[in-house]
Amino acid sequence: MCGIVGIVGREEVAERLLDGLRRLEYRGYDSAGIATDHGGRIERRRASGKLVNLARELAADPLPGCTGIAHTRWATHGGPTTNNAHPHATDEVAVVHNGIIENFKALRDELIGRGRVFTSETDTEVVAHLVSEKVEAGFDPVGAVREVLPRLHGAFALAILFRKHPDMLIGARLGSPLVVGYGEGETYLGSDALALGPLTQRIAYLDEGDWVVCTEEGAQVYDRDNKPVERAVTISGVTGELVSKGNHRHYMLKEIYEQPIVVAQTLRSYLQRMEERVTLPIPEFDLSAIKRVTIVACGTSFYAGMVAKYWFEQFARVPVDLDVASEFRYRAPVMEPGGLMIVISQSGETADTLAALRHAKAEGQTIAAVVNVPTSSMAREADLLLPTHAGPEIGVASTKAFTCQLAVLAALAANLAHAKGLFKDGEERQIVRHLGEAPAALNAALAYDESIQEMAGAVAGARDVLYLGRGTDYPLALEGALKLKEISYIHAEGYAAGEMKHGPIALIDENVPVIVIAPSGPLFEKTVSNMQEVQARGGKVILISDYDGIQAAGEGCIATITMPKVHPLIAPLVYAVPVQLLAYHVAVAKGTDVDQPRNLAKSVTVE
Ligand code: HGA
Repeated sequence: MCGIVGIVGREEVAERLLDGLRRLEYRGYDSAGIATDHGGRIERRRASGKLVNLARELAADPLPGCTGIAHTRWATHGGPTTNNAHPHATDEVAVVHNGIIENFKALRDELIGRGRVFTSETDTEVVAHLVSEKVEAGFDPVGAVREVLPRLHGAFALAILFRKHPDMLIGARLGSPLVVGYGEGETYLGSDALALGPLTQRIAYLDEGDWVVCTEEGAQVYDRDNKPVERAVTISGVTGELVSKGNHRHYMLKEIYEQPIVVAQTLRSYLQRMEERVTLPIPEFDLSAIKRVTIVACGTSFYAGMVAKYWFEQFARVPVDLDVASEFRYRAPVMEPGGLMIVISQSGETADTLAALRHAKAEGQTIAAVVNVPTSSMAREADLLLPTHAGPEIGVASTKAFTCQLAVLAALAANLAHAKGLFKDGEERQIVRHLGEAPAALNAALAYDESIQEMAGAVAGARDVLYLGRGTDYPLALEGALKLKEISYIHAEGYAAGEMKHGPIALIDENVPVIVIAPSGPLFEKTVSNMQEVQARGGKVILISDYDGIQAAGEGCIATITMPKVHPLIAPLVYAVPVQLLAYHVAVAKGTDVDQPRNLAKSVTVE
């Protein structure tokens, strides 16, 4: 999840590189750095912590040069210090890297054995030394990189700057994304098209194993066998504007409030309101033969997948396997022919999920990707692209991407049921109607923001918090706990309500708030029984339900949150709002960094 930008051109680059990093800070904010080639020397500015620290450093000590590379880091190897900040450099070369060099230890020992001196604890520094050694031995940059790339195991996107060649940058990718941008008399490298938004819209995506030599005039791409290749240039459509917070204090709050609009926007591509049909953006894609569905994702996207498992089984009657992406391919999963794998990822770059996608593709599965970035690796590698239209999500804790993913997954489940001829009279029409009601219901849920803010104090002082739910509210309980952990640093766990009595109930005492998600409906009474088991042991319950549910079971709770009454199909979307707002207000009450919580990054591009 580190971010990379590079510019080779004729005008000063430092400010523009910094601007590129601002667009990539979602990938990590442990440290940042820039190197340029200037006056026959490689010069660097680096700073630990957020980008503002590097900006301050550059203001105090500007960095001249018309060719440069830049990096924002999410540390994997070595702490978030200035010494470990990229670019890593020798006298001859500077390198920025996204990924993990898995054989770095052996390479480092070998290099130390030859007298090379390391100044960081990172895996990346071996790349700088390996390339430098070749350059010092007389190889030109192209020859040096060609020699070194086969020695690197693991995943990398690299941008390399050469002291003696200020007119050139070399990039390479294996496992981590890298794009080439084409300008007028300038060429760029970037982790994604977003980073290059203000510089160019003309983008070529490198394939796995590609490496590229960039000069002012353009770029020459080579494939993994070192054969010159052409990679198509596409127009990214990314504008140069940075997304603003509007009138909101944090991006996260802005994004919570955007949900009615972006869910409506997303549903527009999937619901044919006139025909009362659910369709997919690729209408000719035939799902009728799908026998089994495998859903793979990480974090919040995984919980969206967990909700979808209930829907696929309920509507389309197909068996569904659900896996955390980082576990999937390491347990020799059995994938039968005719299976559909659904990968879910906001960025479409999540390394664990991407690896699972590739594994399943090699096993002959049809791949559907539910992603928010239509130019992402997953979008490009899937057979069926199912975009969410959430718009850029900047807050590290996912909110609007989650509810948009749910909207798409509900549509896909309904479409699969239709393709299999499983809908009885009027059923599809009902689904279209209920999904169509979601934006207004989300709006109604947002109206309770102030009352949720008022009760945040009851949670902010807690050391541990439990979330309980049944059915599709169980994944929401997990999501609520994840949100709280991520941004308030309070330990929280989500449980299936009925599972409490099998162990976790031992944790209950008067210091552990228990948040129960229980819309009135078929599972309400069972959930309320579990809630009463908690109350009987002195547990302090916050009940999230609708008016009827609160009337029936609100007594004895320390607080209640009233949601609009909605159909069970859209309850997971609507009930996402109070769990998001509760986590948000608790984090604000605790004074944490809501949009950039510690140790996290938005897009996780390492395994
Ligand atoms: N391994 C390198 C780069 C980390 C990275 O790509 N994170 O997403 C480091 O630790 O600096």
